[in-house]
Amino acid sequence: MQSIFEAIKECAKAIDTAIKSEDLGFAKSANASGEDQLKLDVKSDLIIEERFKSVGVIKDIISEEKEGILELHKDGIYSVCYDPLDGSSLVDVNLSVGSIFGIYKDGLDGKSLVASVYVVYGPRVEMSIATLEDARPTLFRLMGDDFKKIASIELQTKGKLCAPGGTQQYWSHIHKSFIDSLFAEGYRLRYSGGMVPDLHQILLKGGGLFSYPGTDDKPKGKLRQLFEVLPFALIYEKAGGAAINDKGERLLTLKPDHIHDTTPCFFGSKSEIEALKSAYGV
Ligand code: P6P
Repeated sequence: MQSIFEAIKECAKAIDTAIKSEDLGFAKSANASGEDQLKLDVKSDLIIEERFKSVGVIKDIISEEKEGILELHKDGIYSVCYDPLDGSSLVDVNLSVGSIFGIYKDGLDGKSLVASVYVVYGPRVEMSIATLEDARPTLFRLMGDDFKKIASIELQTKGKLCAPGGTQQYWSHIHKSFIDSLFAEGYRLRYSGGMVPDLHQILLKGGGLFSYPGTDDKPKGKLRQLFEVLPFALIYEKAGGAAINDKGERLLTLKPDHIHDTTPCFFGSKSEIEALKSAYGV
């Protein structure tokens, strides 16, 4: 898998350059989820696709920006599912965005996920990698032309940050009263609308809860299982936290029916996830 990690590092540098120098306009196209694509979305997707073509262990790729599965090497071992530039609409207000990669072997579901990588493009470019073998995720930072290893990532049992996603007027009463209870307890609101920096902040600031529930307008949630939710579920579990859906099931037990399926999702320190399960009665 090291060849995949090295390829992602090169893509991260190229995407960071594109963010800082390319046109931010719309691409006059939509992705498989019906979302308008920015030129940066398409550019980032192409950067990754082109670089992955020279990584022989990658059998096929699935992208948020592509309709179907694209085979790269018939003798490859891994399927790589990725969101090339998550939260890209935040670039034009100069907020942090990210890339997310799930590396799967012999299947496209939670139990087949063997490694996760995410990249945050902010004041600094940082990357975290988790594998099934690693005890903890590892944080890297781009310094000059190289990613330097900075730390292992570990969540505290209970944190103080709350990142509540979704349109609040469409939250269930259970969800609203639970989120209100966290703020009544003194949790700090930390939500930018970018999944990658929002989850990264909770990981690095000791813990808390990121939630994107099912809502009246999006009963199955908004975040995509294969290339957004499951990769972060592995990262959060490896960091000593937990990651569940609205039924209290571990997200890593999910098996999507379609490659663009979404799910309600909750990521956090163990204490907050247990409190959420209690509030949801699951
Ligand atoms: P909302 C960005 O578009 C994204 O896919 C995630 O990065 C983010 O967590 C979520 O959508 C934000 O959605 O409905 O809270 O604005």
